[in-house]
Parts: sequence; C-alpha cells; structure tokens
Amino acid sequence: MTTMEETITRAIVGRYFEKLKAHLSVDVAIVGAGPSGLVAARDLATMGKRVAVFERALAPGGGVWGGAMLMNEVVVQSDALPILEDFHVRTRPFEVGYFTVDSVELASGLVFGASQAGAAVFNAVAVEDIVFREDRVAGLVVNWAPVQKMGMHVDPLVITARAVLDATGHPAEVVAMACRKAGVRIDTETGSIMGERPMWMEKGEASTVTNTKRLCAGLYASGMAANNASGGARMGPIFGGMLLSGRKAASLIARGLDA
Ligand code: 48H
Repeated sequence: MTTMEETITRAIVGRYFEKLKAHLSVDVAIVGAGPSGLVAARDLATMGKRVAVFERALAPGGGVWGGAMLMNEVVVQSDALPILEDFHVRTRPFEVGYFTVDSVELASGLVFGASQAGAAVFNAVAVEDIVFREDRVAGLVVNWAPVQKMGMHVDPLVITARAVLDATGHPAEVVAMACRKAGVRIDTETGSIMGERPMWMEKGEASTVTNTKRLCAGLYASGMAANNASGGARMGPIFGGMLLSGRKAASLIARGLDA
C-alpha cells in the first residue's frame, strides 16, 4: 500500500521533471522574472510561443516588491495602463498622467499573469553561461541558485532556445556573457556594453523602450539590462518603461521567430 508520504513526493518530483522536460528546448528563454521579463513572458506565451523564465531568486518579481526604499508603492504613467489591465492589476490615479500601484499586487499580478498565460517560471535557477553556436546565442547554461550562491563545484545543465531575452535588470548579465565569452559585437553605438547612465527620469523612461532591441543573433535585451547595454539613464521607482519594454521585446522576438 502506498503511503501519503510516497504519493506527495512522487507528485512533486514527477510534475517538476515533467515541466522541466517540456522546457529543455524552447522558443524563448527569458533570464530574469522582473517586470520587463514577466510582461514579455506573458505576451509571448499568449502568442502561442513556448516560453521558459529562469529566475535566480526564490520569489519572482525582481525589483518590484520593495517599491522605493521599501515603501511598497510604485508609479506608472498612463501609456502603460493597458498592460496593467491585461494583468488585472489595479491602479489609483495620482496627478495628471500618473497612477500608483501597490507593489505587492504588481509583483504578484505579473507573476500570476505570466504563469497563467502558459510561461513556465523556474525560480531559484540561475543562468551562469550561454550556449553560443554558429555565431548566435542558442541557449542558456543553468544551475540551482543555491549551488551558485554557495560556490559549489557542480556542473550545470543546458536549455536550448531559438531566442534569449536578457531581462536581468541593472547588471545585463547575459549580454555581458555574450560580449565577454563569445566576443560578439552587439548593436550599440560602441559595439559593446555602454553602461547605465545616472538618473534622469524622463530620459530613462524613454530610453528603456528605445534600447529594447535585438543586440546580436539570438539575443535581445529588455528593461534595465537594455539601458545598461545601450547607455540609457536610470529612472527610479517608475515602472511604465519596464512594462512597455517587456511588451516591445515580446513583439520583436515574435516577429524574429516568425520571419
Ligand atoms: C537568473 C537572474 C540572473 C541570472 C539576474 O531588476 P529586475 O526587476 O528587471 P527589470 O529590468 O525588468 O526591471 C528593473 C526594475 O526592477 C528596476 O530595477 C528599476 C526600475 N530601477 C530603476 C533605478 O533607477 O534603479 O529583475 C531582474 C531579475 C531579478 O529578479 C534577478 O534576480 C534576475 O533578474 N536575475 N536570474 N539568472 N543570471 N541575473
């Protein structure tokens, strides 16, 4: 007779590996479950693409949870409202053109929306390298985040992808790997990472969207990673640009996959 202990353990192990096996080879692999990565994940999954999101932290949501200085409210501007409506996240009008959002509702709403649309979110999984074959970024090298954190000498596994989105926020980790390890010339003014500029809110909000693009074959960047790559300004606790960047990334990637 099967014990409850055996059933529960079999359910979790079986279902997890079923999910992992179904995402060993995907259309789009997204690194980072912050706001830009989660909007891109939802949009691409809604378009019928096979999407996996790899997030180093235990709780997906990136820099949203803490609002600003741990005050858990963020601001969005009116052009990003349709995206929040898609995720059923509520907003409150503040002054003309600006709305506030409870950051806990925003983070959880983005995670739930991406997941419900069909994107698989693998939390506590860190991306430590890229696959680079035939002059293109062709996948990700992944490991358990605690293994990376503890500096354990454990070999990783590999996810292959038709497109990779760097949504790692300020450090632009995947773009940095592509430049450093594969020696690629990326589509920026200098051909390499230009570095994030100091805060200038209006400029940063606009450049987050402008800088969202394909940087080399197989690799796109969104959110703060896009700003770091192309030398955009930071903007602080306003999130419209991040949401719009995720939407733009999804549409560019889908177009690239369908071409
Ligand atoms: C797995 C990784 C890895 C890795 C990082 O920072 P994020 O919230 O990302 P964005 O760009 O969508 O949003 C930026 C926004 O939160 C922000 O920081 C703003 C608006 N700042 C303005 C300012 O002036 O400071 O999320 C990135 C996610 C995080 O959850 C990381 O844990 C994760 O990516 N991540 N996951 N493997 N190698 N690197």
